[in-house]
Amino acid sequence: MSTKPYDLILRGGTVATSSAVFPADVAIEGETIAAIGRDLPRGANEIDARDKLVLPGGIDSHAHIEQVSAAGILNADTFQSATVSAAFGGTTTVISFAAQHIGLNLEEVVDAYHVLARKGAVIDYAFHMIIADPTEATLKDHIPKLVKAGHGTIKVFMTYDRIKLDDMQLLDVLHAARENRALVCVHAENHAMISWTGKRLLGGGYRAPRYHGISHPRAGEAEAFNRIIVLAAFIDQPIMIFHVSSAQGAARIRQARGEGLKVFAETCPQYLFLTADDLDRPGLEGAKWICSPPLRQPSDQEALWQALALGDLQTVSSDHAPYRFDASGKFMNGADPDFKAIPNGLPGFDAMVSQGRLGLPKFVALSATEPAKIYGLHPRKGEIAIGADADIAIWDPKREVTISAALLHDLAGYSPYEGRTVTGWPVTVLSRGRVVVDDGFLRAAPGSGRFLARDAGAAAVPTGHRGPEFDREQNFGAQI
Ligand code: DUC
Ligand code: ZN
Ligand code: ZN
Repeated sequence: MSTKPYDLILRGGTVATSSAVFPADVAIEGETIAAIGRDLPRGANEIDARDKLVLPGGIDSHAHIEQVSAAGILNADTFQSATVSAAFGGTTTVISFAAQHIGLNLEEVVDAYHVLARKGAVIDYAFHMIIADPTEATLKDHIPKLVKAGHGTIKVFMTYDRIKLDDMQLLDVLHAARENRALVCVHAENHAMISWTGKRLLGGGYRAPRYHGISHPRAGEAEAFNRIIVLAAFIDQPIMIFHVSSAQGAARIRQARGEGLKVFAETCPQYLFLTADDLDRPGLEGAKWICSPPLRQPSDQEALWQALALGDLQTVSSDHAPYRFDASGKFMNGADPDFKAIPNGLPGFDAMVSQGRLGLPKFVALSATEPAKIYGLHPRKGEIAIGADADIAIWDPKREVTISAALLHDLAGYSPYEGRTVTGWPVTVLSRGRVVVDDGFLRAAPGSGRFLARDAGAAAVPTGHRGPEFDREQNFGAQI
């Protein structure tokens, strides 16, 4: 038996995984978890985890970082500030976006985001590739190469003038994803309903932020969910529907999953904890709460909690999309913008805290294990298991924290949750065995995070049942 002590022991804590909660010490050797057990021998270093919870580090599978947005401006955060903020919230992996815009070469786009992340990230990261220009080169050359290089997920938009795809283009991307075994993530809202309703509202003089929500009808979410589900089923391409905001949207996903379709879905803290009333504030204050899809009603919140409990929605991500409350962000179009001229997005990392509502294993599942599985990072990430990366957040379950912008370490300058008190807070955070956050202090250097090459994993495997029109026995021998 080796006498060499383990590099680090997390001593005496309560470990929680997506399936169990149990008292145990966790031993770390180098970058990975080496042992889990009671009364492990002394390590070279020890962290006292008594009265603490030892959880897998969070995986924020949807965050916009240093990204040129649909409105054509940069998010407020850099890779450094965003990942520092994430780490302080117990998140040890982030999947952000490499955003193609029309006319851009996807490979060059991905390279450019690599450069930014390599310089700044303090935790590990991967990218979803946003496809806004599905040219022949994008579909036939760049997507195959980039999926092979470890970018197993694609995001497409069904709305926003500058980046939306029409149904033909959506089919092209779904088809290319199937050919290359990638998962397609979707921003699904009906563009015409948003544009038409917005025009009518502005024509009637309704300019205030509160009308933003009205201009994104809930029926537009349901219609777009239905359309992308039908298109994806036709091609037999698994999809992930991002940021589900409404009861109707959750119901459509439940139906699709009941039919045996590979439809995955996420929601975000803003749809669980905020409502349309947050937009209804004097003057332009409500602009801080403008995001898309918009905040909805308490009845939607209830439906989303139920959909999480039932497994219809598998992940909760931040959708961190920060714009400062000044001319660089929310007021990029002047000091008195109508709701259409205000960039969509909320700073969101801060809300990734346990509310206790679904229980600890479910919190771990939604914030770490399930995103790891769906996005091809499991079991290396999202798990406390021997051989997994030692990405661990040690939480003080009793610590009460009142949320303020200053606490959050991002560059947004405000928090939509300002003033709320939460119980439970990560005090020590480890990324691949190194302490990155230690009771309020950052211990990691910019650029110490690593790119995680991944394939899309089991989630992206087609069911094998395409529309019958593809079947050469039934389509007079055509190769579609
Ligand atoms: N979609 C997102 O995923 N995030 C912010 C804004 C948006 O439209
Ligand atoms: Zn989106
Ligand atoms: Zn987003």
